[in-house]
Amino acid sequence: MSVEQIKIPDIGDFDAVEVIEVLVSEGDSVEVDDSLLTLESDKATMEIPSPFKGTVTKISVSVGEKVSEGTYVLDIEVAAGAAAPAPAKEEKAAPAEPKPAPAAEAPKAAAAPQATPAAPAPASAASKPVNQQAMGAAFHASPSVRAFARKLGVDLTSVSGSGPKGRIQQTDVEAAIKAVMSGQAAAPGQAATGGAGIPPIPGVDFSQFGETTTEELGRIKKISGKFLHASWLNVPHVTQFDECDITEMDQFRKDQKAAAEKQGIKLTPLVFVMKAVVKALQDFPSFNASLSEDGQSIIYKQYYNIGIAVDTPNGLVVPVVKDVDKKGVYELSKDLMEISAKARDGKLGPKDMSGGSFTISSLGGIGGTQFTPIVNAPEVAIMGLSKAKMQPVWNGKEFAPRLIMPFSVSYDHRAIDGAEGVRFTTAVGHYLSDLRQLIL
Ligand code: CAO
Repeated sequence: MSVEQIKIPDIGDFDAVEVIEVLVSEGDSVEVDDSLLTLESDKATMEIPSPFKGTVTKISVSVGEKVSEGTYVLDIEVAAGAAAPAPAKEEKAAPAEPKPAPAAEAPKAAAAPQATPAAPAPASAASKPVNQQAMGAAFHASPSVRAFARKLGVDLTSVSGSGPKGRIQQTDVEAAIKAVMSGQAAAPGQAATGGAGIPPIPGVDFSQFGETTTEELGRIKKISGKFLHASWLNVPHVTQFDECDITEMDQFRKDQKAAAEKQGIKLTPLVFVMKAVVKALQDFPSFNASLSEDGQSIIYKQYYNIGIAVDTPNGLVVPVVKDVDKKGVYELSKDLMEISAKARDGKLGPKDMSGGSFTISSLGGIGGTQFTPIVNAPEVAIMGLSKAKMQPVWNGKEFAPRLIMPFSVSYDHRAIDGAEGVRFTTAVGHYLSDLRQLIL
C-alpha cells in the first residue's frame, strides 16, 4: 500500500482555473482514468482523471477553489502491485513532491484532461440540433454531466441548470428525468414536448407594493388555461393579418334581417364568415387538418365542424357547430344562438364541444383592430375576427366608403407554409367580398 498525492497535471495554457465539481468523496474506490474533478475556465471545462486505481483517502480541494498545474488536490491509497503512472509533466514541475512508488508492471500513462467547450461552439444551422436552432440555446455542463445525460438520452438543451451561471448539474438532469417520469414534462422525441427546461416566472409578494386581493380562477379558466398553454408551447404559431371588404355582404345581411327576425333568428356577420371559411377550407385542406401524434403525417378531415369561441361569465368555451358545409345561414344562425345560449348557461355537454376541425374567435361585436388567436390544438388553424369599420377605399377614380373587416389567421407552421397562409386569408376575403362565389 502506498498513498499517492494527486496533483493537477498539465492543463495547457490554463492557470488558476476554478474547480466546479469534486466528483469523488473520501472512501470512494476509483479506477485509472475515472474523473476526479471538473475544472472550468471561461473557455473550456475539463475533467481531471485518476492516474491510479485505489481508494480516495483525503480531499484537499473544494468547489470554487482555483487550481493550476501542480496544485495538490487529493490522496489515493494505491494497493500494492497496482499500476503506477509514468512520470508525468506535473511531476517535473513539482520535483519536491513524492514520486509514485515503483511498480512491477509497466505503468499506464495518465490520461490527459479532456477539454470540452464551456458552451457549444456556434455550429452551422444545418448541423445544430433543431431545438438549439429554434431557441438559440447554449448550455454549460461538465463532461461528466454531458456523459451522464448522453447515457440516459437526455437532451441538455432542454434542461435548465441550477449551478453557478446556469451550469447544468447532475441533479438537474435527474430532475428533468423525474419530471418526464411523473408526466410533468414530455419525453425527448415525443410530439407534444414542453415543460422541462422552461424557466419558471418567479413568485412576487405583490402586497409589498400595495393592497391586493386573491381570487381562485374559475373551473373553465383553469381547464382552458391548460389547453392554451399547451398549444402556446407546442405549436409554432404564425399569425397572418388581412382585411376584406364586406360592404355587399353586410348589405345582404341587413336586407335579410327583418325576414330572419320573423323566424326568431339574429343574422350576424359571423355566419357568413363561417360559410366563406368552409369554402376556403375546401380549397386549402391543410387548414382543416391535424398532425399525427408523432408529427410525421397530416390527417385531412372531410368534415367541416367549426368551433366558435364563446365568451361566458365563467370564461372562454368553444362549442362546435357541426356540418357547416351542409347548412344555410339561417340554420347556422339558429345553431349559433343555441350553442352560445347553452355556453352562457353552463349547459354545454362534451358532445357540443368535440369534433371541431377549425375554430373562429369573433371579437367583432366588441371592437379591436387585430389580434393573434391561439391555435385550438390539435387543430392547425384558427381565425380571429375584428370589428368592421367604414373606410375610404380608392376605387381607381375616387375614395368610396366601404365596410372593411380586419381578420387574422394563426396557424401551425409545421403543417402550413407562409405562402399557403396568405393564400388562405386571400381566399376567405375573396369569398366574403363577393358571396356569389360561394355557390359556384
Ligand atoms: N364587425 C362589426 N360588427 C360585428 C362584427 C364584426 N366583425 N361581428 C359582430 N358584429 C355585430 C353584430 O352584427 C351585432 O350587431 P347588431 O346587434 O347590430 O346586429 C353585434 O356586433 C353583436 O354581435 P354578437 O357578438 O352578439 O354576435 P356574433 O354572432 O358576432 O358572435 C359569439 C357570437 C358567441 C361569438 C359572441 O357573442 C362572443 O361570445 N364573442 C366573443 C368570443 C371571444 O371571447 N373570443 C376570444 C377568444 S380568445 O380569448
